[in-house]
Amino acid sequence: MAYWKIRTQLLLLPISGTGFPSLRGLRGQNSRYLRDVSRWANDKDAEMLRIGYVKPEVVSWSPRIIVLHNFLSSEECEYLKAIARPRLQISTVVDVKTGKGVKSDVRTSSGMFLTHVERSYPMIQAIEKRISVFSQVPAENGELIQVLRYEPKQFYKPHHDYFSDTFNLKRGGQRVATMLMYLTDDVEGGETYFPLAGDDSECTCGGKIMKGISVKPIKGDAVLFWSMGLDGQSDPRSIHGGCEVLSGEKWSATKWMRQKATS
Ligand SMILES: O=C(O)CCC(=O)C(=O)O
Repeated sequence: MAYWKIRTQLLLLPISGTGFPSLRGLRGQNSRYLRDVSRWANDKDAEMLRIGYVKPEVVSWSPRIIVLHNFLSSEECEYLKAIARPRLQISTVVDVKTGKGVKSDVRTSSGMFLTHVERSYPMIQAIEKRISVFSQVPAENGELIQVLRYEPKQFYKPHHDYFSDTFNLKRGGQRVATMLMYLTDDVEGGETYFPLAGDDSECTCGGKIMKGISVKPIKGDAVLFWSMGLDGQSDPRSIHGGCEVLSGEKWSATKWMRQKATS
């Protein structure tokens, strides 16, 4: 279904029973959203980029980590989950010898990749365009979006997103940056954890206090981090992981970006 059709349907549904607040009750974020939708009415680019709504917060310069608050709308989060849910499979990691995906106790989530056809859907195209503009990496350098679901006790141990095998470098070169978008709220634990960021700072990770910086998985927020430093080399400090989920389900969508076009 086209992006605008979904939006129109959501906005035109009767107020009662939809979870969408009545106009009288609108405050803060929701009233701002409606104001922005009308402000964007004649500016498709501003709507696609969610101008005035996305709020960048620099978390660390080395490694480079920026949280983009309100990066996705709630509908976009639900749409990604709806596409992914029927096709989730146990997640794999890249085998350094063959470059193929293999099961491992390094990560215990379930996941799936969007297809090339799904990439052409208007709502996915809008997300992809927003990712490319905020990251300043062309959309064609991006891999297909991966959607992940972590249930309680599931995690992804700290790792680098850049490749240490040569097999994966053939298509698109090295991974330079990652946009990790959070699709659900009400998760306890499940932070994205950067153990080598933030000098002496401390953070929470799956209920434990750890050295480093962690980002809480808040629905609609995204974290953009760079696997390549300003010196053009892979940055070992970009090591990161997904902390154990303590309660609730954590859903996320990942876009890995390469040095060159991936197809
Ligand atoms: O789930 C997270 O917070 C981290 C995910 C991750 O490290 C990855 O997809 O590369």
